[in-house]
Amino acid sequence: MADLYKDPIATAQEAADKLASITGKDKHDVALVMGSGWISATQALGQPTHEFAATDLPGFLAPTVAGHGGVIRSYTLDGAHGKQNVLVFLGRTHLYEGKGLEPVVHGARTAVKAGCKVIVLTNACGGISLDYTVGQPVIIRDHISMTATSPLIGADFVDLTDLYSKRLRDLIKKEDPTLAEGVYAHWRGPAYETPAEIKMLRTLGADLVGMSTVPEAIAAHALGAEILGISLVTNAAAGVTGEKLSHTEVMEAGAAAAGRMGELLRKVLNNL
Ligand code: 8IG
Repeated sequence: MADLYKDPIATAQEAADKLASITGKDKHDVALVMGSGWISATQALGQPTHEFAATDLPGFLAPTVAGHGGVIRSYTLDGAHGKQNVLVFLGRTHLYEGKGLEPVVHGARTAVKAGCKVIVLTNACGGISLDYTVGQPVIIRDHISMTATSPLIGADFVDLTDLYSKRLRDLIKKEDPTLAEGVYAHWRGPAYETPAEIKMLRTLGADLVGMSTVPEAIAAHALGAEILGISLVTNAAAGVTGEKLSHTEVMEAGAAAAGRMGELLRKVLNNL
């Protein structure tokens, strides 16, 4: 097996090949990465044809956070444009785990190498904008990276003007015109922000803040995939309400919104 850290793209190709052999599907069309609290939203997709541990594929690390499953599923769904093979990652690796960016973006790269032209990245996050309420889904329009790092190495000057695809944002808003759009700030964590940092991020133009999605979006887009990002606001960011932040609160808000999120994802997949 190739060393993930030596040649991450080759390892992603190996993972994609293993995925094809496990599922018997030459290629997958769309991938969903399900963040904290989003996992039960997959019930709307029905029964997967295959489910296995992410660590069955080369390059994946075992999960370390409650609610981040480390499980991969494959579905075959009937869409408006025929049958679709959908790859679903239950859980992801985060930058705060301290293993570098390669394992963080490995799922997204594997999905592109498996044939996915569209990657849907979901997450749970803090709401910075005072317009948001807990349990509200927000479409990511753009991001601000606060981590001073990139999954890309070398002279890969990839354009990010339309990173969060206008076409996909329009498509999902057609399904649900009440959906808001916002700018997502990527924070390394694992500590949440201080109230002063949230004030700073708001001043910079961020509406949402979380610890995922951005590296995966960049890595997948650099390989040619179209990205849809959806955040679920599971807490008001630090200092917004004066309440303390807890991971339990995040999981509860996610569970409460899961039904609506699942329906939304199913409709979007159906129309891709
Ligand atoms: I869920 O308030 C969730 N993830 N950085 N800040 C950051 N990440 C988060 C938050 C939050 N809530």
